[in-house]
Amino acid sequence: MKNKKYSHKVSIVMGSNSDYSTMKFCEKILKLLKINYETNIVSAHRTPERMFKYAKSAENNNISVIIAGAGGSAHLPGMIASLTRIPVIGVPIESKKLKGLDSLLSIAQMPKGIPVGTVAIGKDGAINAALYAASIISTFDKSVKNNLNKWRSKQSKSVKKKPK
Ligand code: RP5
Repeated sequence: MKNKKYSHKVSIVMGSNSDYSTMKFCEKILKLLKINYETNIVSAHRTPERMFKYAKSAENNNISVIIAGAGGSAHLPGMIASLTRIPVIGVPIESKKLKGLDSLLSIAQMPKGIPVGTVAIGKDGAINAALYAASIISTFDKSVKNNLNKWRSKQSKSVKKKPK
């Protein structure tokens, strides 16, 4: 998605292609809010050099927020956060054996010094990660602020007053 007016973007990364069925929900929200993004596979343990290069060049690549999805022993968000000052939001991917509790704790339990914003496990987390990125960007981009306000107002309107 290209928004010519602004050069900043959100970078979505994930440890494996198998994470994409969850992380694609980040793309869906960013598209709706007209926020530029890129999507890549970067594995902390399978492609450590790719991860290092990616994180070290993120600032020069006009990346404002990084959303990193990982499952199991999910060290990708924390490792990237240790290599850049760009805010990193971690999405815990639902794992087969522990249903994502492993991913959630690995991402949320960062020791002090290197923060990673952590969202819920799976699809809800991916959606919230994109909305959280939009909130960060809306602090300096009025057009994104406007789009986010509209999205929220639509959401509020969609909640019926009475059950049926
Ligand atoms: C992690 O291992 C990935 O983030 C993924 O969630 C998990 C499983 O990866 P695959 O075996 O599906 O490639 O690195």
